[in-house]
Amino acid sequence: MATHLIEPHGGTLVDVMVDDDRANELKEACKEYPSWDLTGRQLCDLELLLCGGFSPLRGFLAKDDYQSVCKDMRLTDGTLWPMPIMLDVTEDVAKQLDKGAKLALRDMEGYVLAVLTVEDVWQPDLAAEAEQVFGTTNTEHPAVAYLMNQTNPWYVGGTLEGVKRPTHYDFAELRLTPAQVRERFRTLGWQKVVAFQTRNPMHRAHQELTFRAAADLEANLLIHPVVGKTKPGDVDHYTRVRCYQAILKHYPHNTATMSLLPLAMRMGGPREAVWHAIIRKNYGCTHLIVGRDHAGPGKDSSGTPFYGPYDAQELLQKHEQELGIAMVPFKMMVYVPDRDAYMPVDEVDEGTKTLSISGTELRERLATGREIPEWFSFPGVVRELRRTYPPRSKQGFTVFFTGLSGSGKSTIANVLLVKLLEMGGRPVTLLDGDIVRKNLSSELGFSKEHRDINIRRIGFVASEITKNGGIAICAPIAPYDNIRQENKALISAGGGYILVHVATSLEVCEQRDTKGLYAKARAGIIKEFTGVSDPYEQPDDADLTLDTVETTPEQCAQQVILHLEHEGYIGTGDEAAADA
Ligand code: PPS
Repeated sequence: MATHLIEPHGGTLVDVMVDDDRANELKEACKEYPSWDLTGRQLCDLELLLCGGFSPLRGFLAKDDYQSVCKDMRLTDGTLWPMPIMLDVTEDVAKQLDKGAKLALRDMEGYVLAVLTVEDVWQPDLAAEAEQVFGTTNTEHPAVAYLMNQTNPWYVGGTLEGVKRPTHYDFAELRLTPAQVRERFRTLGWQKVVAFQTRNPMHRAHQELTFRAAADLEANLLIHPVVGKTKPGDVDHYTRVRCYQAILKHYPHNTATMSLLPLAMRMGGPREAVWHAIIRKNYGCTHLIVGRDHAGPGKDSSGTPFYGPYDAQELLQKHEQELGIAMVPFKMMVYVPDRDAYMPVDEVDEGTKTLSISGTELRERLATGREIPEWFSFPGVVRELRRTYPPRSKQGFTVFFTGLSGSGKSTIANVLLVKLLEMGGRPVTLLDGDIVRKNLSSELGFSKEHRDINIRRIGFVASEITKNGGIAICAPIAPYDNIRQENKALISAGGGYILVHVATSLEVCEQRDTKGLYAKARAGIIKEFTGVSDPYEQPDDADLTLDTVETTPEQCAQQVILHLEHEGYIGTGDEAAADA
């Protein structure tokens, strides 16, 4: 490890922020300049450009630098820089820009954050960029998916004049700039600081490894979690930060601190590790802990990992001297129950019993309210996770009925409604097809486009109810699979989603024809009628399929209740019993 080569407190920081007079002048001038509303990722990138976290960059990369970074990981002046930091814009905006033009960069509320003096405007080959930077064009890699599906077709490069840093109202006291972090280190007398990058909650194993890394180096520790954009599906940063605050109490006094990093991760593995190291050097750190598969996107659908487990460590090791920040390879820590201690996996004798809890098992324990042992995590961390991920018996959920008109959806939904109200404990809302069409979708007809809008609205309302701990019962026809899938993803992100197919056949529905609609549809009086002159795509992912010929509505509703109980959404009534 090249510790002796490390220059303490990070080298020169770029400062592109202008003074108040120039800021006022620019704000006035921006009324005339073309303007660009920054995307979420661009806001993160801009924030790090403005605070010096991306030093030595002074703006978004110009074309030559972009090509050189993609190809050789270096700026044209030879400086090591692994990640293209690009401003992608629409054709409309690109057409208004020439070399030397000014572009106002605005946040989502329209405030001017910076002005870009344009160097180059060009149309990149995004597939080639994906291949060069991420080593693949497979869109299962999140950064490649972003490039291919979300990136605008034109790039604008140039230098920035910073007017105002993006504002954050959450954890404001923890969002230190590189200069502020360096100042804190100076005040505390910290000369050697090892940074820990993370996008996940930290448990005992992480505390042990960071503590050991710092203790071995006789260094202090900066917990430096990413709170910009991480991997889809990650624990939200509010919960994570509360977990980090809880774990900080478990380090010796005055040896560890935390600051939040507004980085938009790319999950770029080896290149990302080098990028992380440069950023941490800018924040005044002398070391960075790099683990197995650092910033890796995982595996593709065939089970092949995008990067080798130690590619990131190898690439960073190759460049650590040039960068002036040392890598601390992260050793996997495992719990050895016989010793009641964590140990690096390579120090454990073969045959020794070790314990671990996988991410999947942790989620399952949270969902079912089962114990999370103290050897695995600290009570303060578990408390925070339980607040965000209550057991299923305390989560909201949606029961989504789908089926033909006249299949019996509404009748069963109404029985279910009163049964759930009788049980109590959660607010229940019924979003029946007719109710929704009257109150939310009165202007819509029955074309595919209109049905999709209707079902999306139901999905949105149901997802809000579910996220906030209530029960939504939906009972539209919902004939199209793609929108049902969309709703499933949206709703299950905040609680339970149970799809119930009321599988009454067309013949039976038509025989019943309670509203007389089938007769009108057959006569051509009603057009685009589901099952007659419009499609119904049978779900093949229903959690429950109901037969309304052999079973009464009450029995059907009871089947749903039993399914909910089986899945853990309806508890045993322990609390009520305890009170009795
Ligand atoms: S969809 O496809 O999910 O948006 O439909 P939905 O909102 O559930 O509305 C279905 C009810 O509207 C009546 N209706 C029709 N249904 C199907 N196709 C056509 N063309 C049509 N025109 C009117 C019908 O009464 C449906 O009510 P239910 O309760 O399903 O019988």
